[in-house]
Amino acid sequence: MALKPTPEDKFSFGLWTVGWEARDQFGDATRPWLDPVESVHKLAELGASFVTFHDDDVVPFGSDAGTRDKILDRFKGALAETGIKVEMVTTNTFSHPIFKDGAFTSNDRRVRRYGLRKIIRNVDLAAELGADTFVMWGGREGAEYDSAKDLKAAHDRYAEGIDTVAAYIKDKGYGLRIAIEPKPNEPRGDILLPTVGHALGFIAQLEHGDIVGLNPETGHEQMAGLNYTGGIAQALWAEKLFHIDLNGQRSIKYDQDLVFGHGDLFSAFATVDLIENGFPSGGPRYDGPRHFDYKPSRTESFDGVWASAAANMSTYLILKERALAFRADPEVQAALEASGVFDLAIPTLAEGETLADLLADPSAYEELDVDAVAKRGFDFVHLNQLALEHALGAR
Ligand SMILES: [Mn+2]
Repeated sequence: MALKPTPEDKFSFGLWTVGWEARDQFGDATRPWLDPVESVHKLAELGASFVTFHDDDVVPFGSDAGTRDKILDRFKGALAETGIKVEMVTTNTFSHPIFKDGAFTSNDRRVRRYGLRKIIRNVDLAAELGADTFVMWGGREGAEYDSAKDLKAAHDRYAEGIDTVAAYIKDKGYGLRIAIEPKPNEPRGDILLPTVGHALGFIAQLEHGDIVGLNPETGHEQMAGLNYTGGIAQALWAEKLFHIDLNGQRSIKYDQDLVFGHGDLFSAFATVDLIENGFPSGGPRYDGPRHFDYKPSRTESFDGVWASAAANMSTYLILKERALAFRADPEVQAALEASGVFDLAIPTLAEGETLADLLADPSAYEELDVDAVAKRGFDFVHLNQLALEHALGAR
């Protein structure tokens, strides 16, 4: 039962996803170069509304200004013909050998200055194309060896780089926000800002952190054994969920970049439930593009590439339908109630109550029958089984 997307679904794809030539650590490319113009047309046919790209996905690294203009004009033509919009742009500061020790945090200052120039040039392009989000994935910002980096200086340089770009965006009056994409490792042995939590802490230290948020990726959190839905929930709570990268990952191993839902399916259900239904007691919501950052497996021909792109959207829509049914089920609402899920939204101190009042309340402590309270069962398993039955379409 493949579901067909509509523009309201706001589906978005990186051009590097379908365009991946499927070269890996151990094997050569299994597919030829794919023209980004063709990708735009094909993704539009499949029902996507947006594309995103790294500078080098569209304009080959090192192209002269004339070639760059020509390529970009042709690309803009494809956008105009299809109605596809660019919602996010990002910069490739990881492929070329110059970036082998990072861009913002390379030990070589010449590389840091070059990287900053490459990024600023791409910020201008992002603004010109009307993007809302400028993603920064610092895949090479890290090290293999603990002695290789002065980590205090590395964080200083990382902050300097991002603050400089953010200040430039403000100065130019661009309607762009920066979204940092955390990842624990790969390609570096250890990457700086490895998780959503690390990045949130880092953003709080920035001078221009007001326009810096997060672009958490499903597989990146799961590679560290973390709960992706929990990560985006904290980012939402902090009002820093600027963008999302959806894909699939099966446990702690190399970055698989599977189709969304093809990794931890039940976790994907929870992710869609949070995005589409919000927190049980309300609060901040994510309303941005549903952006897929996956890789069509190396085994696939181009037919398989387009089938996998469609699979991301269809899976999302199936899970959305299931998540809406889950929350609409009166039995689920009763189970949420019985499990105390709604009670957690009640402040621990009553309105106007002070800590002194609590300390003076014997019913809260001295007279509380702790054994009786401890006897309560929360029935979370029942609630989870209801979620599973809805996720599987058994209800
Ligand atoms: Mn990503």
